[in-house]
Order: sequence, then C-alpha cells, then structure tokens
Amino acid sequence: MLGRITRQISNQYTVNSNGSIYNCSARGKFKNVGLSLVVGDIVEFDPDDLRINDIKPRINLLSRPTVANIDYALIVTSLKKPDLSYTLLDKLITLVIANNIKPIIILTKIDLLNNKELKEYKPAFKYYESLDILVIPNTKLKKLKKILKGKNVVLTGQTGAGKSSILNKLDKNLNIETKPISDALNRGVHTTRHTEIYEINNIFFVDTPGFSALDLKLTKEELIKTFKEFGKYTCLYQDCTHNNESGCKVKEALAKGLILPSRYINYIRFLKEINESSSKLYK
Ligand SMILES: Nc1nc2c(ncn2[C@@H]2O[C@H](COP(=O)(O)OP(=O)(O)OP(=O)(O)O)[C@@H](O)[C@H]2O)c(=O)[nH]1
Ligand SMILES: [Mg+2]
Ligand SMILES: [Zn+2]
Repeated sequence: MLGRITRQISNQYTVNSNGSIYNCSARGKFKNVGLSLVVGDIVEFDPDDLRINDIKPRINLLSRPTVANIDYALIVTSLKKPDLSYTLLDKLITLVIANNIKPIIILTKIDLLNNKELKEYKPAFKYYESLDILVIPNTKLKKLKKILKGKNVVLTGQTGAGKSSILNKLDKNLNIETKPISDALNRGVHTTRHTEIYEINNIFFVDTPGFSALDLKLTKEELIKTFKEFGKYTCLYQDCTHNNESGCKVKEALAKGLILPSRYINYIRFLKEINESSSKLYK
C-alpha cells in the first residue's frame, strides 16, 4: 500500500493511507544504505507486518526542519518576543527558495507593537512583497485558503514565533502544545519537539520544532540565485559575487536605494559563511 509519513518519533513512523492510520517501522535496508525516512515521504508499506518497504522519489528535501515534498513554506516571523531578525528571515527565505519551495511570510505578535514601531517595519515588508513574497499577519490567514488548497505547507521559524498557535487557531480541535517564551532570556523554550502533518480543510500543514541557529549548506552560485532581486542587474563580470568586484551593478543599485540594505548585508554575511565552511572542507 502507498501512504504518506505524517509523523516520526524516533524509529516509529505514522503513515496515512487514504485517511487510515498505520504505525510502521522501517525495513533494515534503509539503514544499510544510509537513507532516512522523513515526514512528508510517500512510502510503500505492508499493512500486515507494518513495515515500510520503499520510498518514492522526493520533489524536495528540506534539512532544517527535516521534511520532504513541500510546496509552500510559511516563514513564521514574530515581531516582538522573539524580536524580528532580518538575518534569520533572509536565511530562511534563501533555504526555502534553494529547495524550490515558495516562501510566504506570516507576521505574528503585531499586537505587541505600537503604531510607531509597526510603521518602521512597513518599508521592509513592501520590499519583500516586491520580490513576490506574500506578507500576511497571522490574523488574516483566510487570505491564504485558496492558494494553499491541496498543498503541502511547512511552518518554519524561530522557536516561540507562534507556529503551533497558528494551527490551533485554524482548527480548534487540535490543541497542539504551545508555551510563552521565557521573558528572562527573551528566547523561546522549544515547545514542539517533533515534526507532524495536520490536515486542516484540505491543506496539509507541517508543524515543526523551532530553532535558534541555522546552517547554510549551499554553494555560492545557489546562494546568489536565491537573492532574486540581484538577477535584474548585469554586472561587468558574469560571475560577479557582488562583493568587491568592479563594475558591480548590484552595488550601484544598493547605493541608489533600490536594494534593501539589510538584504545586501545579509547576502554578504551568508557569502562569508559559505566561504568559511568550504575552506574548512579543504583544510
Ligand atoms: N501576543 C501574541 N502572542 C502570540 C501570538 N502568536 C503566538 N503567541 C504566543 O507565543 C507563544 C509561543 O507560541 P507557539 O505557538 O508555542 O510557538 P512555536 O513557534 O510553535 O514554538 P516552538 O514549538 O518552540 O517552535 C505562545 O504563548 C503563544 O500564545 C500573537 O500573534 N500575539
Ligand atoms: Mg510549536
Ligand atoms: Zn555584481
């Protein structure tokens, strides 16, 4: 039988096949070839001995959070407690786009800001929208219903950002555990500890544990492609990394105010991270 892994807790996999639930384990052969099954995988399993025999080719595989076959990522971005980090936001956008997943930014905790604070964020949100990334407050999720119908949608974002709360609000019967972030540290305790798919009105949402740090496992070329706005410009050198090269049109655009400064700063930061980790590889 064919089914989809909707939950994994250590070596136990919950498989949903046409609405019926099977608790399966994996055949040893997966371990032998170093292949791990992940939530979102479409698998072939034996309903009698409850073993997973085979795994269908994946459309994509996100490594943090670990989940396969995803169409959209809701990048859940809290504006306060935890405070918004443009670096984390840009990193998530990069990781998602690099895996051919469409990003949507969901803003949370807008209610904790005053009008002046909110106003300061507006130009940045406009900029992301100009990159064809929807920016939607968690109070206006109805807008997304049509777009997400029938799709596999992962919620990702910092711990305490309000991912699980979004799903609880969409389906009052879910009761996923949520927890206030600890004020003293101004950083979240990890409340969600496993990845799980919840179907709500024919949308397949994947709730995931939050994180506080993220690695970029990309090449320079892949990184550049995820900063879509840079693609508009033709630099003097075709392989320009928009760093210190002369005739760089991206830097000219930045100077003219056409590129959001935090985007460029984060791009350079990620470029350095990639260079440093690849130089470590060759040492
Ligand atoms: N004021 C306010 N609080 C919110 C909002 N959204 C979520 N919260 C609160 O933020 C806290 C953290 O929410 P969770 O849904 O547990 O966050 P999470 O992203 O699932 O966290 P992890 O599971 O640790 O990754 C909870 O106390 C929520 O009630 C919001 O829009 N405004
Ligand atoms: Mg959670
Ligand atoms: Zn350039």
